Formats: sequence, C-alpha cells, structure tokens
Amino acid sequence: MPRALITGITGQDGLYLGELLVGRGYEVFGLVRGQSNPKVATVERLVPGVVLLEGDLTDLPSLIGAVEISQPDEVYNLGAISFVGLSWKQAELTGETTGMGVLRVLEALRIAGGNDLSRVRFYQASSSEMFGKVRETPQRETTPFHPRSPYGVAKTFGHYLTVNYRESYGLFACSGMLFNHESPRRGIEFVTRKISRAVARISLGLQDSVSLGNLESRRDWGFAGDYVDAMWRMLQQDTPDDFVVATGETHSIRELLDVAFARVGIEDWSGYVRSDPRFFRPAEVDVLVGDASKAREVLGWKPRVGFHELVEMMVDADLATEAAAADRH
Ligand code: NAP
Ligand code: G4F
Repeated sequence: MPRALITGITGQDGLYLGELLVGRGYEVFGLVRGQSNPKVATVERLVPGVVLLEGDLTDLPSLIGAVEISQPDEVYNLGAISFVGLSWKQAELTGETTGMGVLRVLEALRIAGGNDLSRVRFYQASSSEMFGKVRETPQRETTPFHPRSPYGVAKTFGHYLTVNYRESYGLFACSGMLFNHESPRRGIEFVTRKISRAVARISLGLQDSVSLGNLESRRDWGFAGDYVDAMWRMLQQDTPDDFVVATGETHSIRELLDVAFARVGIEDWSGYVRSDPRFFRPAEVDVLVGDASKAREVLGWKPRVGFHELVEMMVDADLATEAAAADRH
C-alpha cells in the first residue's frame, strides 16, 4: 500500500487529493495545524481512514516528526497562506509559511531520511501567480516570472527551491504551476466562491448585494477535482519535471458575474454589485491564461469541467447549502 503525506489537507485541494489517493489505494497521512482545528471532522468524513498528524509549516521539528511517523512514498506540499489579498497584510507570515514552509518540508525529508532522498517523491504546489505581470501570453513552463504580491514572491522562492533540491540531491521533486482552480469547497474569501455564495443568498432574499474590487482582471479558472489528478500524475512519471496546469481559457470577473447571476435568472446584475476600495490590491495580476500542452502530452492530463459548468456547479451548491441553513432557522 503506497503511503502519502499531504500538508494542507484541510484546504480545498487537500480534500480532493485525499479522496483521490484513498480511491487509488493509498494510506493517507495529513498534516493538521492548531490546537483544535475545526476542519478535522470534514477531513475524516471525506477521506476515510486518513491518519491526521499535528504539525505546522513554521515548525521544523513537527515536520520531521510527521515524516518519521508517516514514512511517505509521496509528499504533497499543499499547505500555504494561499489568499493573495492577505499576503500584503501579513507578508512575514506568508513568507514563513508559503515560502520558508517549503524549505522546512524539504529539510524534514532530508533529515528524517538520514540524507537519503531516493525513496520519496515530492510535489510542490506552485502557482500561476509567479507569472504575475506576464511577459508572454499564454504562460508556459518557460515563461519568466514577475510576481506581483508577497504571496507570488513566496511561491517563486518555493518553486526554485524545489528545482534546487532536485538538482542538488537528486530528489524526485515536481513543481505544479497551477492556474486558478475552484469548486464548491473553495474558501469564501476567493472571488469565485464569494460571488457564487452571494448570488445564492441574493436569490433566496438573504442578502441585498455583494461588494467587490477589480472586475476587469482575467483568470484561467478550472475545477479543483481535475487539478489534483494532474498533481498525482506528475509523481507517477519516470523523471521529475515541472508542469503548467490550466484550461487555456481566460475570463473576467464581469463574465463570472454574468454566468453566476444568470444561473438564478438575473440578467442585469448591476444593481446587486457594489465597488469597495478594500478589495482592490496594491498591485494586480491583470490577466492569466495558461498553455498546458506539456501536461497534456507528457501526463495525458486534460481538464474535464469548463468555465460555465464550474460556475453553475458552485452556484447550485451554495443555493442548496444556503436554503438548508435558512430552513433550519
Ligand atoms: P486552501 O484551501 O487555502 O488551503 C490551504 C491549506 O494550508 C489549509 O489546509 C491550511 O490549513 C494550510 N495551512 C495554512 N497555514 C499553515 C501552516 N502554518 N502549517 C500547516 N498548514 C497550513 O488552498 P488550496 O486552494 O487548497 O490550494 C492548495 C495549495 O495550492 C496552496 O499552496 C495554494 O497556494 C496553491 N495553489 C492554489 C491554487 C488555487 O487556485 N486553488 C492555484 C495555484 C496554487 P488550515 O485549514 O488550518 O488553515
Ligand atoms: O479569487 P482571487 O482572490 O484569486 P487569485 O488572487 O487569482 O489567487 C488564487 O489563484 C492563484 C493562482 O493564480 C493561487 F495561487 C492563489 O493561492 C489563489 O488560489 O482573486 C481573483 C481576482 C483578482 O484579480 C482580484 O483582484 O479577482 C479579483 N477580485 C475582485 N474583487 C477579487 C474581489 N478577489 C477577491 N478575493 N475578492 C474580491 O472582492
């Protein structure tokens, strides 16, 4: 039975990846932080048989302990401060978690393995945010980086460190440069889920409007369930490498609003959306669109869920959740 250790198992991707690995016969270990993490029950429900280990990406001894207990064949480093907006307000914490956290996981593998990194395979959750102020369109594996946020800078550090451990120690280390991926499990701070939830609540009469920032930026949005499959495929190859994972389509926040509101029968949403300076960023990533040809050719990966289907799936899920909650009160 292969053994996998996932950091960030309580997050959106951790839950989908945990499900995928259990379905493929893995014994799954998940790192959970905090004294009493409220998401433990959800992880245990969705990832049957999971073994949860206490630890934190800012605490090297806890990571060494997690590696010693789990003895993993595969490590997926998904843990991070992942909200770009927060990364300006808590830049040091973002650097420590999203950047230095990668170093600590890699060092934990080296220390716990007595310098033998030949058994383990490592996946780093890199990001299209590294492309930032993009130098070419679409972005591919060779596109130069120009990160625009402390989060993007920290991810760039983690990305190069992953490459460096591959080149320095021969570690089977892969970096997935994943473009935005969403789902009904997405945190409510991210724009897709903020909108799907608000649209559901507005249509049920529970909320009057939603306050947003920049509606002009464009993102390449895919479905998280598809993207964790690409992570797993990277670690099953004969040689480690880095891959862009994306749909190849880009849409603005306005288009997202069009599809989400149309799902509840509202064609003109202008009366429901307010502009709030708090949600604009000090530096914006204006447009992202990825070229995932390499992932398609080498990994045999392609996205299954398109933009419209994704947004509608999220609005439908929030409608069901909000209606059930309203019924209970
Ligand atoms: P998410 O839902 O925000 O999950 C982040 C996870 O990191 C949570 O499990 C969180 O634990 C954990 N975490 C935060 N600080 C930690 C710490 N100090 N020690 C240990 N764990 C910590 O993010 P996601 O969407 O699943 O994304 C997974 C990874 O992919 C992240 O690294 C993200 O930056 C990266 N990524 C995401 C996307 C995307 O569009 N979703 C695209 C590219 C890259 P708690 O539950 O305890 O907070
Ligand atoms: O949903 P977002 O917060 O995602 P963002 O910044 O693109 O980052 C996500 O994707 C990255 C991959 O490219 C990941 F690495 C990262 O961890 C995260 O998962 O914002 C998307 C866009 C931005 O341009 C933002 O300015 O939506 C714009 N936006 C406009 N109003 C808003 C809002 N974003 C949020 N979160 N909230 C708003 O009210």
